[in-house]
Amino acid sequence: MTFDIVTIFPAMVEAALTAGVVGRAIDRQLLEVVIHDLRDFTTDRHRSVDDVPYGGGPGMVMKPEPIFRALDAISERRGRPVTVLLMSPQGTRFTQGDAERIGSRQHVVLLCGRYEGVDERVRSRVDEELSIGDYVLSGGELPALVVLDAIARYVPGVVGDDQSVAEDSFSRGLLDFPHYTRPAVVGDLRVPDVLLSGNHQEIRRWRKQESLGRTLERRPDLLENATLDDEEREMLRKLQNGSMTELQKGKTK
Ligand code: 4GX
Repeated sequence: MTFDIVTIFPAMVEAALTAGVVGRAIDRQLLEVVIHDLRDFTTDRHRSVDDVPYGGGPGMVMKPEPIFRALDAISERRGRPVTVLLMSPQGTRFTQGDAERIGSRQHVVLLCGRYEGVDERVRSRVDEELSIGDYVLSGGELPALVVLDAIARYVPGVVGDDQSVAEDSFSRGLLDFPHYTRPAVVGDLRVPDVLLSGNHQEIRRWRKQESLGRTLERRPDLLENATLDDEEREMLRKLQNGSMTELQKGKTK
């Protein structure tokens, strides 16, 4: 899979791509990432990428032509179709489902805006506008890195164990269960006995129970779309009953 990232801060993006799972995948040529400095697609002496907004007002807007030239150069090099993603707080919220879907594309372009955003006409070349969350950042570079990381994990071979991607709690729509490693006792903090028992059936059930309990407690909104097996549905029913008053129980039963 190839990613082309268009940015006015190539060094910021470059640095983040050398470490960890993504860095290794690039070394192993499972991913190709090319970073394009938007200023290389300007034609004026000052290499301007922004200008004042028509109609007046504060802030600057990214000019359309350098972006169009960058996208043309990328399309030329990749051969169509390339999927163009614009990072923006006006986008739809990026989800694990989006990561999986986009992970099957051959060529993805990540367009990083700065200032007040891009000239509206740039959107004629954009396939999807994505937001990583409801907060204001100073540019699309960090969102692009977030989106790239989440997508890259669906490229075969990038994550050592395909099983762990499929079973990843978020892919299943639940929060993760608690993890422990050695030693079994730290001060007065003990690893739960069940994990030391060697009873794999019990361990599996305990983890399900913990995942469901945490999700119910912290992110009940996730339960609407979670895919639960029969055992999990029964566990959830009991957990929900346990957290209900006697009056509420009578009404649900
Ligand atoms: N999730 N920002 C982008 C400039 C901008 C605005 C509109 C294109 C269109 C953000 C987020 C985010 C701040 C990055 C504004 N570029 N992006 N930037 N949250 O806050 O994605």
